[in-house]
Formats: sequence, structure tokens, C-alpha cells
Amino acid sequence: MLRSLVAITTLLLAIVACKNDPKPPTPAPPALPKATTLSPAPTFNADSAYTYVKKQVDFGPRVPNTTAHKKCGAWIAQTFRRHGLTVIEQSFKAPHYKGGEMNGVNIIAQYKPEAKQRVILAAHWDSRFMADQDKINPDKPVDGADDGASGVGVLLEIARLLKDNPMELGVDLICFDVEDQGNDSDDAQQDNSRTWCLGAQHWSENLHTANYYAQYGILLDMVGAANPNFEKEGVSMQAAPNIVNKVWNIANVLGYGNAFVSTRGAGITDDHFFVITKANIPMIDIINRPGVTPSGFVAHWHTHNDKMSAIDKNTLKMVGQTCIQVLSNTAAGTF
Ligand code: AHN
Ligand code: ZN
Repeated sequence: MLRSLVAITTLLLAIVACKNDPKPPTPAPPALPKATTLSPAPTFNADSAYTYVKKQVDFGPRVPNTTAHKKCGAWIAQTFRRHGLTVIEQSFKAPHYKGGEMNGVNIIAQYKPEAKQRVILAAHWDSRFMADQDKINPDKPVDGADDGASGVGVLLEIARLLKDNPMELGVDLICFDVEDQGNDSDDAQQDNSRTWCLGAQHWSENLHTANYYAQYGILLDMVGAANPNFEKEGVSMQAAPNIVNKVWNIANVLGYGNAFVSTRGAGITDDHFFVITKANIPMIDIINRPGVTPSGFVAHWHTHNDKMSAIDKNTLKMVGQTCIQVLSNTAAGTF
């Protein structure tokens, strides 16, 4: 009733405007967004997620072709299996831009592999072989507590929740490998697909099952630092604005509006870009861009400060609770 009154009034005003004014009529106000309802959802445990982050970091830097990488990958796969998921370890080889070959493994943990309706949550599990942004020790590999392990920690906690809180939805928790071994100067040459995100590119060209499709995907990248600024990342907004807006709405209803801000951010070449362009699956990126460095990323990005002390449980909670709420709403048909 109120809305039709508003519509009629707007129409009348538009007619009046036409008569007296050569300017085009004012456009109708945008439709009110559908109110976001929260379906019942499990409680994300940030202490548990934090423990999963620390466990990865304790293996040492997860650089391809190292023992730490091999052991951590096996532990991630085993932990998903322990939570009842069906795990595929997709091995591949990828060239390093400095020469040699990297042995990569994408870890695909399937919840209800038989379900038709599917959603992807993803992160990268490798850590960078050099700390190119570090002033003291740029040649040593980074711990990657935030850049890598934080996202995987959230995925592992979500696996634990799915085991104890079954839902009518297929979920694929995908840990991409060899995201972070790229050449920084590729960015300047505008060709960062050559050396970055190699695991996601491999998966997107070699899907783990025939005719695989997911309704949408959410990538988690650097989701562990205090006071995050999750802008609506540019590539995500171009490919899947509705998914971004719905996820951000849910985060806001949960009370995380300070982190999930409404600003549209720059586009980032990240794993989601290749899932979108090569696998044709709409995927969005939740990535922290506080804008405190020229890169726009966090100050500890690709430095030795990206260690456990950079991880804040509050941020893991905000991201994890938002993700499990998004899954619960999707399963309930309210997303
Ligand atoms: C580039 O710097 C090309 N992409 C950022 C993706 C990234 C690196 N995420 C974490 N580390
Ligand atoms: Zn990185």
C-alpha cells in the first residue's frame, strides 16, 4: 500500500515535471532490497579455527617441494577426512618462474559429493617462497599465517561444523596450491596469470569431476588480521555482484558491518579470477585491503611479520560465521 502510494506520487511528480521542465523525469527510486533473514546456523568456533591456523604455521613455510609443504598438505587432507568429507588430492606440476618445477596438490574436500546443488568455499594453502616486501630478510620464505593459513583454518572449522550440523547442500572446500609463488614484476607487466594462482588455474582447466558445476564460490584470502577492511573486490563485483551483495548483507546483519564495508575496491588477480574465467563458475573474493601500503594489502603482506601474532580470532569469527550463515541460508533457500 505504502509502496504503491510512493509509486503513484512518483508518477504524478514525473508527469508534472514533464509539463513544466524540459529535463528528463527523475528516475524511480531503486527497489527496496529484500530483507535479509538469517536461517538457523551453527556457531563458528574461532578458537578451533585459530588452532587450525597455528597447526599449519607450525609445519614451517608451505613452499612447494619442501618437507613442510608435503607434511602440511597431508595433514589438511587427513583433517578433512576425519571430519567425514570425501577428499581428492589433485597433483600437478607447474613451472617456477626462476626455473625448475613445483609439485603442487589441490585439496578438494567434498561434503555430500552426490548432492546436485553445490557451493565452493576456497583458500590457498601454500605460503610464499620469499618475503619480497620485507626489508631485512627478503630471501627467506614467509610463515603465511594470514596469507594462506587463515583461509584454510576457516575452511577446516567449517568442515568440523558440517559434520556436527548436517545441511541439505553440497559443499566443496577447496585448498588451492601454488597461488603465491609468482613474480612480482609480472604485475607491472600486466601479465600476472603466468606465474600466480597456478593451482587454481590447473583445477579450473581440470575439474575434479566430469560436468562439475557450483552455484557460486567464495574465496578467502588474508582473512585473519585484526580490524580488517573487506571492500567489495572489483573482479567479484564485475562477475557476481549479487553474490557479493548478499554475502555482505548477511555479514552486516550479523553485526560485522565495520569489516564488511560497502566500498567497491580494486580488482585483484587472485584464484577466483581463474575460476570465473576458466571454469565459468561465479566466485567472489573476501580479501583484506586496509590500504596501508602501496599494494593496498596489510602491512605484513609478504613480510616476516605475517606470523601467528598477526592473527586475530575476532576476524576469523567474522569471516567464518558469515560463511556458515551463507551456507545455511543457501541450504534453506533464503540466500
Ligand atoms: C597479485 O599480487 C598478483 N595478486 C595478489 C594475490 C595474492 C597474493 N594473494 C595473496 N598473495
Ligand atoms: Zn601472498
